[in-house]
Amino acid sequence: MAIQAITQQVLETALAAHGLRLRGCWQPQDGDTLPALPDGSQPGVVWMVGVVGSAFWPYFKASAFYSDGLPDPLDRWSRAIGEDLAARLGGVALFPFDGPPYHPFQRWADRAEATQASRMMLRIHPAHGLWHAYRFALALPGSVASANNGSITPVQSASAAPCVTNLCASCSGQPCLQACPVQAYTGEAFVLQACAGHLHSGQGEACMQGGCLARRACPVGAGQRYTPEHAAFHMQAFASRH
Ligand code: B12
Ligand code: SF4
Ligand code: SF4
Repeated sequence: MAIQAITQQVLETALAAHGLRLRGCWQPQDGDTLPALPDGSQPGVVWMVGVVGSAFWPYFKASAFYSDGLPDPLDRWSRAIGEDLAARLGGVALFPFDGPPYHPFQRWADRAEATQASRMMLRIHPAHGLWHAYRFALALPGSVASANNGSITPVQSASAAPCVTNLCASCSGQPCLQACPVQAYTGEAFVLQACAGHLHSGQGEACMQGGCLARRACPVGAGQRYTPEHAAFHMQAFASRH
């Protein structure tokens, strides 16, 4: 069996133990800013790892990170899992929250699977809608060439990404743009001050307890909407920083 297929199996098994999901892979090219691997060579493949819906939530909640009272429990949980896997596979783990400057996770995501820009700025996926995010990426030795042996269909560049319908252009009424009580989403931008002001005003209970109303208004991937407890965790983290 090809080395890449073995890596994919190892990764899928290891990630499933944490409720995490392999989100495709892509091949580094000139212009990608990536660190060298521990043996000094350049990475041959980058795997994206993330969450879909709230599947990971019970695993994270059961971990020591969730209840240790220290800051940024989800980021620390992600770092522990990502760095352990990278060490086992001779690679380097890269995190979306390390920065600025930040790694371009959304652009990387588009090279790995069928995500696209949405009117919400977040990447939207045909099956998961807006209900997905990235926890880390693994830069590893090897190549994407033989990765087609598995269920993942990697692509080598954004231009080669699978052709899918423009989900937002074909969305009737674009309800996400109507749902925010303070119009924080304009369709071209996210007005952070408007959102944060609302959340801190005492009027933002619906967002704080159940998650962003604009995000919840999106009909795509509705079955993957975050549970209220999971959504409230993110809202609390977001509001505490802004
Ligand atoms: C800084 C940051 C923010 C800032 C500012 C965002 C900004 N637009 O500048 C603030 C605090 C506002 C923010 C808020 C949120 N964020 Co944020 N954020 C980031 C972070 C850490 C860095 C972004 C960055 O500067 N990247 C560097 C650039 C070079 O990378 P990039 O891939 O090219 O990304 C840019 C472009 O894709 C561009 N972009 C996105 N869509 C479009 C569409 C068009 C047409 C164009 C031209 C450009 C464009 O915007 C991106 C940021 O500038 C990323 C993680 C990461 N490392 O990317 C998360 C990230 C983008 N955020 C994420 C999330 C989920 C949120 C929140 C929903 C938080 C929450 N409570 O859960 C909110 C929602 C606000 C919103 N609509 O964006 C997710 C998005 C997942 C997804 N499905 O796409 C990310 C990827 C983190 C993750 N762990 O998965 N975020
Ligand atoms: S509600 Fe419609 S326009 Fe808004 S993000 Fe979802 S699909 Fe796109
Ligand atoms: S969390 Fe609430 S205030 Fe902020 S953008 Fe979403 S709907 Fe608007």
